[in-house]
Amino acid sequence: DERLRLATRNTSEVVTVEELRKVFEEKEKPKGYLGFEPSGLVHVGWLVWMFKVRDLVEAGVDFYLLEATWHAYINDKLGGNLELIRKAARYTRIVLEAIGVPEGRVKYVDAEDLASDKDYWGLLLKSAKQVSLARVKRALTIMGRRVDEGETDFSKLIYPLMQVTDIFYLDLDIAVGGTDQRKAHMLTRDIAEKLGLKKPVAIHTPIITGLQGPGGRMESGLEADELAAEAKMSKSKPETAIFVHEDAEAVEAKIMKAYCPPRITELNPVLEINKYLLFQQPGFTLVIERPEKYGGTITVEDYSVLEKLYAEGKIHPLDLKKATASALNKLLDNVRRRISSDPGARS
Ligand code: NAL
Repeated sequence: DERLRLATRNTSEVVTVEELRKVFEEKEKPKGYLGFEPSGLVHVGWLVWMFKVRDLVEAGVDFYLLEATWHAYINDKLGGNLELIRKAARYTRIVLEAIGVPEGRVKYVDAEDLASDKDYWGLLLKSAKQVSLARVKRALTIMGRRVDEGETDFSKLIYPLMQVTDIFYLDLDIAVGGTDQRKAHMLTRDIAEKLGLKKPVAIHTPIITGLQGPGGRMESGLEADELAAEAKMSKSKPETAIFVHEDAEAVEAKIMKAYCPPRITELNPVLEINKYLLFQQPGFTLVIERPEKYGGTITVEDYSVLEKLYAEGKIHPLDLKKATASALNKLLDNVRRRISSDPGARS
């Protein structure tokens, strides 16, 4: 049905579609949830899950967004300054509103409120009893880097169980996140089964590869979710990411420098921006302007057509980049306007 179509479009994985179908059959307003670490920066990779939140709200999901302040603190965002992290959460709300998820349509949950309840810690310890230390360590790759045990402070080991507990605490039907959250969500489902708690359906959205491309990681033997997590756009590596606040010239310059080898469609960030963001907008067409002698201007109405033409070498990387930069700038204009008209947005 229509709700299922909205919920599953532009996802990399749903665990499981059958369970999701049941949730929609049984509930008028199922509970959905996504957590994010506020850092004061939002890059276009985040827009993928933001559009998914918009889809789910439209599908009638009662949606909760967790401002994961403690989690950001654990991951040393903003120098581990909780006060700054709280302020950064406000900025994310403004970006969400600009892309069509206004505050009135979702509920914001404060991680510090959850953690201030003693029941939260009981639930965390009961969850911790069900898993081995080795399994928790594996879930740590969700942060997009493998963890060097000697270098890591101990708080990072608590993080995956906090994420599991957050989900149980709110009694969720649906957990949403990028594919980099897969291990945390699978851990949650396994623990739910052991404790006899509600097992949330996991909806995973695609990750946009960093502008530098996958580097040497393709041959590294990583699983798909691990590869995506390691090669993704990252706020901590600004040269890999396009931020929603950057001006049109900066966005264009970054795209022009991006990894985009001729004919290569896999882990190609420029194609992914088309696939996961631009072509997801209703009625979008990509206009590739070229002089007559290079084949003339073409208008592409469907992503699969673009991918095929690119794989066949019929579109030059430079032409793809120019067209993509111009279309992405159009999409970002609205967000940029909203941010710049809000005095508190970027403070
Ligand atoms: C996502 C994050 C933190 C806490 C969560 C709790 C419940 C569901 C999802 C959550 C942030 C995420 C990240 N781990 O890496 O951005």
